[in-house]
Formats: sequence, structure tokens, C-alpha cells
Amino acid sequence: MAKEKMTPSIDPAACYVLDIADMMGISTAFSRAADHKPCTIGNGQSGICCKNCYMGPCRITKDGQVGICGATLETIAARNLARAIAAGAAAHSDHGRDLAFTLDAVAKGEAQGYEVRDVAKLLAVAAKHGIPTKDRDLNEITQDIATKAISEFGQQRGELSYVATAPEQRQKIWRELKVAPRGIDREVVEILHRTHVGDDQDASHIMMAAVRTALSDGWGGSMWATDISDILFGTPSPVVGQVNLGVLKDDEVNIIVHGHEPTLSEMIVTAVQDPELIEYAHNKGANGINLSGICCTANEIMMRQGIPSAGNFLHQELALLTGAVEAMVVDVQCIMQALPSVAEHFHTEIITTSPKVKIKGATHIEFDEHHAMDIAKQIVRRAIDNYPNRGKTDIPQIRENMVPGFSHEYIAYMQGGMYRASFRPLNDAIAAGRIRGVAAVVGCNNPGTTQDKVHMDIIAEFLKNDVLVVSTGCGAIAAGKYGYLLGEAGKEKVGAGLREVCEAIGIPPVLHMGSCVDNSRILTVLTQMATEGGLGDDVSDIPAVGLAPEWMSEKALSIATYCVASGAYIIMGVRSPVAFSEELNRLMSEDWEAQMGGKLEFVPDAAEVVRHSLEHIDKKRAALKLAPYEPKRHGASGDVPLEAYFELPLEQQMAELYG
Ligand code: XCC
Ligand code: SF4
Repeated sequence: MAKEKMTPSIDPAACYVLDIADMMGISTAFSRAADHKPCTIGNGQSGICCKNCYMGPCRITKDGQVGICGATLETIAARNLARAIAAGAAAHSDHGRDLAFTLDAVAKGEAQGYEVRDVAKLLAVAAKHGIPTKDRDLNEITQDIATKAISEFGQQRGELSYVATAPEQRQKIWRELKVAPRGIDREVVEILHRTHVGDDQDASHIMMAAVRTALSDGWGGSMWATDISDILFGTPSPVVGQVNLGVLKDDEVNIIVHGHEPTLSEMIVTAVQDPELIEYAHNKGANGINLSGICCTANEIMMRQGIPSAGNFLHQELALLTGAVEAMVVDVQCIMQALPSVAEHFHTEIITTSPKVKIKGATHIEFDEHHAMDIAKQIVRRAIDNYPNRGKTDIPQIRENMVPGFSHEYIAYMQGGMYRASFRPLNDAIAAGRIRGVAAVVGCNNPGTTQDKVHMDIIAEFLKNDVLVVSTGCGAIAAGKYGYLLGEAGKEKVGAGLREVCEAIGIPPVLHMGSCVDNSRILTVLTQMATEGGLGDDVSDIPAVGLAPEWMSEKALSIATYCVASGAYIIMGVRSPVAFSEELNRLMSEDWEAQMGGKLEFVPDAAEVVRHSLEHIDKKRAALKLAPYEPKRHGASGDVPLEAYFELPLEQQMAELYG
């Protein structure tokens, strides 16, 4: 059967560049996905495949069929999913480990170009881990934090120390279920062991181990990554940035950083401002050096430094197709192997930098935090040298402004300032029904769906229904592209009650909270909401949902699982990796909800996702005995446009002004 032709993207910049790709006969993830015949065995739609030993591979296509070793469908499905979760947890956590090593080098005075930029955060993180700070030298505290972080990867027994920062009731649930993570590496290794042939063969038992591994990511590796990034590079607060392919410049040297780790990209941010290098670019005929990002590296430097984002995951090849990129510098995760073959048609150089990632056809310049600034300058110089080789360029002039940078610290601060920072106003607004609930809309792009469409359809419906949206990763970049990360977005798109709150605090209706590892910030926000009072006392009591409507990476599965284990209702889109196993689906929804208060479901259709989400939010509101949500009750105190204001009778003008 011929595949129905799907619109590749709702983003006009993407469509513009895809026409160039068509004309030049260059394949992209979009065209490859359209030509691709999905494997009907492995994806859980019509069967399931086990290749965990060499008696197989075994494929299960009929009811009651088992593998050569006797493994049932449920066991195989659970093993496959658990391994994917472990891979995702490993990716996030290894990123956290590298940051811990950088912090260690800073404490020892061996990390060229790095320093502790956020002392307040350093002290806050020290306090969280019971590291004394009084009358101590900053370097000693830094060293203690780095040592503590590094030790948690190889820790064998006990609990990761962030566990103790979760709501008390949550900690109790984890201990009762024996899923409080012990050591980050240990949990990942244990999944690989348990899923080896002839080991754990009880689906629910395997999935509980997967829960513990995911928790070692969310409340371990990722949380360390976020906290250490903030210490080294500053805790984000709102900045103005720009997004989409139109941030590339026709007359400047374009360097794109892509991947996940802020360590090298932060140095490149500094290097491109070096007067000597700018002068060097002028000598080569360019008007300057223009740095932008893709994927989560973009999020890291956008929310701290306002560096523009050239787009989300599916924009990586498209950026090269403009012909205007001198160098794309990549580190780890979400980097397509197709990049060098697209770059081949242009002058663009793909530069790999991580000791963990080489790509055939790319130039490898290995990053080392001890000489970070030298390496960053070397890369920038190389990109400048490449500028005269540029051919014809075609950059779609499409870009949007955005305001990212909503760390949990800033969200608390914006609700009361330096002395009264709290989550009370947010909790009160939910209790009063001005805000119906909160939704985290996060995650990737997937060429199996129209790029950004499901994200945007869902966000639009939530905002109309007074649901405050927070976002991270490529979902946040998507929201930025369509103007949702701006205060002005409130005007027509947002329900009256939510609009009132956004106008009172001065925030966009969608809050960009950072990169993939920064989903840990969302855990912290939920914890603070739960402990603030008024919305129950655990994450599972809060009227909130989490969605990854266009996910594709294994990291998304790890995030989903640790959020469920933290008490959240999570819906993932695209399609289910366990569709074939009714038992596993029931386990992750009904059983997990009974055990942990959170559940995981796979729902591809945007309208259905919204329906499930609102039902859940209303159910949680009812359980808290909050007033039922009424869309028309609020909104009378919103901003009055200036002209309209002056047309009001004088008393009303005064009333608007002084309440
Ligand atoms: Fe990768 Fe973080 Fe997914 Fe984007 S969203 S495609 S994982 S870059 Ni986290
Ligand atoms: Fe087949 Fe069992 Fe080996 Fe899997 S572990 S490949 S089901 S024999």
C-alpha cells in the first residue's frame, strides 16, 4: 500500500529549505522518513522482536507464541523498553558526569576559561547535599560538590542524595517499592544484566528496575547536570532571543553549535566575541561572526546568553542546506549521521568534538576542558578560514523573538521578588481556577509526524483552556518558532484566567525551562508546588500532566518514566513501543497509577491527548476539592489596551488604575 503523503512541517522556513533540498536532489530525514518502510516487527505494532541472545532473534507475532528460551511477549516487550530507558538514562547521566569533571577541574584551578559564575547557586546546591558552607573557601565548597557528584555515579549502596529533596510522601513510596536509586552507573548496569538472556523474566519486576534506573537519571544524573551547569554558567533568567533559520546571516561567518553539553559551546560564545577573531573575520571579507545553536546546546546558550537558535532537531540538516554555514560544531546526542553527506554539497565543515562521538566524514577536534578556550578559538578560526569558500546562499528570512530562561529559581522569584519568592501565587491561581492546571509539553521532533504540528495543536488548546504550559528541549524551540514564548502571546491565544495571571506577573503563557536534562527543573517546580501547600502534599496530587507528543529519543522514555515515578501522568505521542502487549500497557497505566500515582500512556492524536489531559486535570482538581474550573469566571482584571482605556468613563479609568 502506498504511504499517504504527509505534510513534512508546519514551519514555513523548513518547507522553504525542503524545496531547495528537492531541487538539489539532497535527501533529508523528511524525505528518508517518507520513503522508509517501518519494520512491522520491532515497533510493537504487529509483533515484537527479541535479539538478546543468539538462539534468536525471536519474533512474536501470534497470541501465546514464545521465544526459543520460552520468553513471553510481555517479558520481551519489557526487556526492550527497559533497555531503551537505561540507554536514555545513561545519555543524560553521562552528560552530568562530564559536567562534574569540569567542576572538579575548576576547583583544582585546571579548567582554562571556566569559573564559578553563580555563587548563590553553588551555596544552594551545597546546602541540598549537606555540604558545609559557613566560613569556608569557595574553592573548597566547589571541590566538595564536584567530589560528591562524581561519587554518586559509582555509588554502590544507599540512596542518591537528591532523593531526600523530593516530597516526603514521594520518598516513602520509593522506599516501599524499593526504587530509590542507589548509584547512577549501578542502575544502568543492572538493567543490562537483568535483561541478558536467562535473567529477570517477570515484566512488572523488570519495569520496576527500569523505574529505579529512570529515577537515577531524573533525581540523579540530570539534576546534577542542571545544577552544575547553573553553577558554572549561571542560573537562567529571562532573556530575549531569536529562533528559526532566519537567524543565520548572509554576510557573516555562521557557526552553529549542536548537541547537548554547554561546556564547549559556552567557550565558543566567549571566543566569537574576541576582538582579534572578529578582526580576523573582517580580514576574510565577513561582517562579523554569527553564532547560533540547534537542539539542546541551543537551549543551554540561548537561556543563559540569548544566543539565537537556528531550530530544533529536524532543522539540523536544513540549516546546512542554506549554504551559509561555515562550521557546525557538534558534541553529543541527537546528531544525525547524515550531516557530513549534506555538508558535502556545500563548503560547510562538520566538526565533532566529544571523545565519545566521531562521525565518518567529519573533522574531529577533540574537546578537553583543561584547554577549552584554546580549542574554542581554534574552531572559530577554522570556521572563519572557511568563509571565502562559501558559494551561493539561500536563507529563509523567517525568525521569531522569544523569551526563554524560566529556571525554577526564577519562577519562584517572579512570584514575590527577592524576599518573598514562593509558589504561593501559582498555587492560589490554580486553587481559584484562574489557572486550570499545568502541562509540561516537552521532547523531540519526529519525522513520523508533521514537524511541530502536534506540539502546536496541543499547546493552542491548553492555552485556550487556561492551562499554563512549561516546555523544554525541542518542544520549547517549537513553541518559540510560533511566538508562544512572548508576553504578547497572551492577547488572543490565551483563556481569560490564565491571561490575567500572565499579565499580572509579566510572563509568556508558555515558559521555556531549558534543555532535555532540565526536565529536572520541572521536578523541582512540582516539588515546590507540592510542599507550598494548598494542592495536596505530593506531586501526584497536583492538577498537572506531562507530554512528549513528537518524541523519538530513548532519553524521552527515561524522562517519561522518572516523571511517572515522581507521580505525574505522562502521555507520549507518535506510537507506542509496546502496543502489542496489552499486559505491559495495563501495567504502566493502571498498576503504576495504583502504586506510584503516576501513569504512562501512548496516544498519537492531539485532540485525544488534550481530552485525556483536561480530564485528568479536572479529576485532580476535584480530588483536592477545588472549585470546578469555569472558563468565564475570571478575566475581568486583565490589561486594557491603551486606546480602549482612554475611551472609558473617568471613574472606570480610575478603577482600572487603582483597583
Ligand atoms: Fe534531542 Fe535535546 Fe529530543 Fe531534541 S528534545 S531531539 S532528545 S535535542 Ni530533549
Ligand atoms: Fe529468543 Fe529468548 Fe534469545 Fe530472546 S533471549 S532471542 S526470546 S531465545
